[in-house]
Amino acid sequence: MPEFYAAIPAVAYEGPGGKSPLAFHFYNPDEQILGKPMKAHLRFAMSYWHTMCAEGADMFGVGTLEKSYGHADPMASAYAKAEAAFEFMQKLGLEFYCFHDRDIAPEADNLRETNARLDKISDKLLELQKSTGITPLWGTANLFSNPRYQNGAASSCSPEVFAFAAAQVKKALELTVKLGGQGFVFWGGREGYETLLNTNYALEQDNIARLFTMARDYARSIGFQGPFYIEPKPKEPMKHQYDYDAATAIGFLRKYNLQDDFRMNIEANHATLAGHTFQHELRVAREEGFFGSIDANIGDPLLGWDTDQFPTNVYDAALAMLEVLNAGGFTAGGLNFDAKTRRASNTFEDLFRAYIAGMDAFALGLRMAAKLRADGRLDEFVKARYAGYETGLGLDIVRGKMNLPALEAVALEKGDVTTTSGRQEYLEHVMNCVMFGC
Ligand code: XLS
Ligand code: NI
Ligand code: NI
Repeated sequence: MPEFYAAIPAVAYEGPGGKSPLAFHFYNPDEQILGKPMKAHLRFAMSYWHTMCAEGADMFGVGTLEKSYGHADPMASAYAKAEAAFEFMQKLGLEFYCFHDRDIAPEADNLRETNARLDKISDKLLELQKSTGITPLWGTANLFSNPRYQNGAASSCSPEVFAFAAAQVKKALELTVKLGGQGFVFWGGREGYETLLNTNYALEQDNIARLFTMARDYARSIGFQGPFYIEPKPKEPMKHQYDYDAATAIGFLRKYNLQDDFRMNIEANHATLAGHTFQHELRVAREEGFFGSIDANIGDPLLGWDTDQFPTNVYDAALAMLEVLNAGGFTAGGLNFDAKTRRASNTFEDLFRAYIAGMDAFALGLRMAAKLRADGRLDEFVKARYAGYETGLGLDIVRGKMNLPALEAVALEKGDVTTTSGRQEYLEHVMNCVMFGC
């Protein structure tokens, strides 16, 4: 097999003192943290679309990093990409990848031929998986790129388009099972609206649930046991997307009785687009029992779209990993780098450096989250803040023993009441002290 990234060595852990740009300084895969190796906590995955396919094109210019891997023919290029992908993942020590059907093989003139291409390329992927031990974290169907999805996929006004989406999901599920993928994602990139003037909101919602239900039933019938994930995003490409945020998606799943099979795939940049923090979305998913997987990236606070930057913000990563630890860790999920290098970072070396930066940031996040838990001051503060609900009046409220007249009697008797400080600045200082060692 040709070596595609000959100039890049296998990336090793050098520790905080090392200065090599192509080494990990904080991610030490086998180091035990809280009784588990770091790699088992983090379960890093490569996004096939950004890493192997996206060439840096934007609305104003063509790509800056060519990724045909030496082949003009699209299928020959797809085979080369598959080989390159596994070399890339092996050099970084990534054990998982995430893919859309259309990332691994380009669409042909008709569905039958497209599916035949997928059969061939998945044989190749399976071979590469067997020789490396790398497997998919999740698969998904790209129901947004082809012009047929301009009015939506499951939410399209056209039943024929709905049929195409269903056919694509069926094949993507079969591929995910064939390749041993642990989960299956639905990101509704075109499931929303541009204007309500032309939209039957209720039918569109029902139809999305119909496709999810069919997908669940078919997947279970072919032996897929893993979770489905909804990946919430409020907008882009649509003006309004139905899976706006975790709370909205969870409400949808409960309405349509899909809560046993679906979890959340929380993406950091989607959280910010929804006006939430990454921590908020993870907290909602966790507390509601829908914690699943993560698409790790960051946005630019000055820009209102999904910039998919590699995650390098350690503070955010620490808060995210605290949620992951408090959720009991990943089971089928993991951290997928749904991230791309900036257009001007146009070499393969930049791509390696970007993954190293992201993996090191989340390794730091994990280390910091473990320190925050060991320190205990944040947990203790929250526990003490709500201690009133553990005895007396609070316990009576929690146990449903009170009603409005009884509570009015308490308030009348007291005459007035004072409450405690929220101590936000102190807690932010505690975080800094724990993270930076004061
Ligand atoms: C786009 C989404 C997409 C999903 C997979 O914003 O993040 O990449 O992760 O379809
Ligand atoms: Ni994503
Ligand atoms: Ni995204």
